[in-house]
Amino acid sequence: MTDQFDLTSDQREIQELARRFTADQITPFAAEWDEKHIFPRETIKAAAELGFAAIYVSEESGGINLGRLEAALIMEAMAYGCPATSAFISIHNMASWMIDRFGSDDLKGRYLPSLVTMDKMASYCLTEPGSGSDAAALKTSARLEGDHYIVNGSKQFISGAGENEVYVTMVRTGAEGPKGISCLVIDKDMPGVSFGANERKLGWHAQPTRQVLFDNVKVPVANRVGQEGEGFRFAMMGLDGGRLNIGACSLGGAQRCLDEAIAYTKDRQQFGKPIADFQNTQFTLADMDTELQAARYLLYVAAAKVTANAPDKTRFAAMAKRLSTDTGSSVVDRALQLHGGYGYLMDYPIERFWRDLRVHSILEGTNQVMRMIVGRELTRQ
Ligand code: FAD
Ligand code: 2MC
Repeated sequence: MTDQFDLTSDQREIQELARRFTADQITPFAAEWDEKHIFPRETIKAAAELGFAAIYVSEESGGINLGRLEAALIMEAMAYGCPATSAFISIHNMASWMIDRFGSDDLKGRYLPSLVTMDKMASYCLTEPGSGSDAAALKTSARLEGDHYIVNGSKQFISGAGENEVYVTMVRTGAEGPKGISCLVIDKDMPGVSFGANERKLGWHAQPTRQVLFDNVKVPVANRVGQEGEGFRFAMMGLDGGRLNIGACSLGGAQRCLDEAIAYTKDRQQFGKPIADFQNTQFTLADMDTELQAARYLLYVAAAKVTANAPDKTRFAAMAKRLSTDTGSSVVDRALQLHGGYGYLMDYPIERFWRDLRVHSILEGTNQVMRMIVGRELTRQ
């Protein structure tokens, strides 16, 4: 019976690999990346050597072709050191998977070899200044002219923008609404592509966020992923997996803060004894662990459903993203409280996780949109 709820030996192995990589190459440096706003390109490339840039990309395209649970385990492990870096790698995975899953052989052959090695890195461009939650209202236009599209418009809040070489971009090729949206792969160096200033953010300092601007950019029709009108569905299918990974990043970050809080409260003395001896501390730690475990199991079930293409996968991915990110932030907040004034200082890692996890309730679909997806499904006639 317990086997049903346990990880397989292969899954434990991949988890262990990601944990060792994190302990050696992420955790010791993450505070400095945050403080100095360093984008750790070389470390991210080192993750690609382990296959972590193409976790659910097929083997024919050079990926390691694992499932979504394995991806979640890897993201969770890396977020234990740095949620911002782990999430960056997740977004690259999502964009690469869309090319592999829906692109032509020609497109895959031209892009995937360098995405798998992370010689090139990929962004996912859906959000626009006027369309965030209502993503299907996007306006960036792609007008067909011979064997090219002419692309005009702007994308807002794009992770990795300015640094990354490849932009998997949702554009309007047809009528209003989701059915008029297509997906194009656009290169950084195509004439007419430019970037806004690096946004000044509360967290996620280890990766840049910029606007991407398109001014009469000539994009070959051969760079379209799938058929015209399929872009919105591809974007949403990408996000089913992305949302799991963001949830996993919250779980990994929160687990780190729980571990820090246990160690700290055992060490810190007040009123003549370790603060871990107070019942309030023990009850707080107990709740943090319980809630984190519950969120983790829902996320793992949701991940298995996305791998299996289960009919309720989107609802489960939305529920898991909502619960993991809210629980993660709440656990980190309590870890900060247990550290007292020291939790508020940059000398301890908690405040960085508090800031990094905050955005997980907003991006890849706000937690209100997650409730909307679940609620709609529950009340569908
Ligand atoms: P809005 O849609 O304007 O929402 C504002 C508020 O209204 C929210 O609380 C929302 O939940 C609520 N709301 C909206 N509609 C409803 C409704 N129907 N019912 C109830 N409440 C509602 N996007 C990309 O495409 N690629 C990226 O790489 C990327 N990276 C990001 C990185 C960062 C650091 C940030 C902050 C954002 C990033 N995003 C990216 C954008 C992100 O996905 C959007 O911010 C998010 O989807 C919300 O859109 P919005 O900010 O326009 O908010
Ligand atoms: N898988 C496959 N198809 C899907 C799908 C999914 N997960 N979700 C929707 N679709 C299809 C849907 O079936 C429909 O097709 P059809 O009419 O043939 O049945 C079509 O797409 C339109 O779907 P909806 O009618 O649900 O579209 P609507 O406009 O009402 O709402 C909503 C969709 C709100 C769920 C979507 O706009 C959304 O997810 N908004 C949030 C935006 C978001 O998540 N942004 C994240 C940006 S990326 C980011 O933040 C990063 C950090 C990378």
